[in-house]
Amino acid sequence: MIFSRFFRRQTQPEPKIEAGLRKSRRGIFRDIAALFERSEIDEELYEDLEALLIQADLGVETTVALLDNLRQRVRREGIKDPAEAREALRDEMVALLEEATRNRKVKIYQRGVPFVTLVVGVNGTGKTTTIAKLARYHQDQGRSVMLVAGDTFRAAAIDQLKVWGERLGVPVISHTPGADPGAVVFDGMQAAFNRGVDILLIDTAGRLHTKYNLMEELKKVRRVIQRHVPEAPQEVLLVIDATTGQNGLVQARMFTEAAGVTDIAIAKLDGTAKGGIAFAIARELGTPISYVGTGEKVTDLAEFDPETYVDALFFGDDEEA
Ligand SMILES: Nc1nc2c(ncn2[C@@H]2O[C@H](COP(=O)(O)OP(=O)(O)OP(=O)(O)O)[C@@H](O)[C@H]2O)c(=O)[nH]1
Ligand SMILES: [Mg+2]
Repeated sequence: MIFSRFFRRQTQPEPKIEAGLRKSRRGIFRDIAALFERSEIDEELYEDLEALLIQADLGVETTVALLDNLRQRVRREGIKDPAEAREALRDEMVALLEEATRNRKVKIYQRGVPFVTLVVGVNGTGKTTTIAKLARYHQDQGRSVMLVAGDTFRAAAIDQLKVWGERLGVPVISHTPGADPGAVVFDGMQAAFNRGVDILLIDTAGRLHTKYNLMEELKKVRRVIQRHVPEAPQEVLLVIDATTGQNGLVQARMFTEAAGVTDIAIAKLDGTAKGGIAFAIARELGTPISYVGTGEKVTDLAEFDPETYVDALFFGDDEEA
């Protein structure tokens, strides 16, 4: 490919992110890179770029903002070479993601003092799987983990978490189906503090009879946690399904308000060619993206890094030498 002569990746390859973004890289983002093989930067290039970015799920607002920044930069720096414009686009994409990660709080893990993560999101986005992945992630860093089956709405949800607990060798606090989630969470908090685990991961329901009930339940669960420890939960992680595109954003806003979301995990990135959703999330929600799910295996979780992400959209294991 001609563009590989001009463009160099600026980060170290991150295998999981690269694999997770393979569909995006081989699809729309390859077309985006190919636009810059043209001989000049003209209006047509911007128009084609706009269409592709929207197609990649950046959303209209984010696409327009990104293109405005690119145009300004091209003008300001007197860029004539499309290859240079492509580098400028890369930098603007990184800047956009960095803007949202800037307000990411540094996570302080103390040995024996539970760091509480409440995991929320619409049904089927990947909450329970993300909890298993996070448990594994923390175990790999030498931290002890406990899980709480706060989704008492579905019997299968409790079983699913127990299966993960057995597989990972971590205790799971659960009640019977239909029990009050606040009561399970209460027990979970107590057990975590009594046993001095490092990490407490709380699963929640994604579906209840109404959205109102769901939001009220999450607020209640938060209150139960805070009654134990006012500064907990240290992390309220919203799991968004990358394959649902712009719909995910609408849901995300609802959760952000009701549950006090602090971090976002984008699950199922491997299942979509529309890796642009991260930009829409970053710009339109302003909530830091902390993790990405890149497959169904328990190890398919990566920390989110703006530069690595953007580079993996354009360069990867399928790049020509
Ligand atoms: N390919 C892929 N599949 C994923 C990923 N994360 C989760 N899944 C799959 O998505 C499906 C739903 O995942 P769950 O973790 O059960 O989702 P949930 O949000 O807990 O669902 P509810 O409890 O019903 O609300 C499962 O089949 C998972 O294997 C991912 O990163 N990549
Ligand atoms: Mg679940």
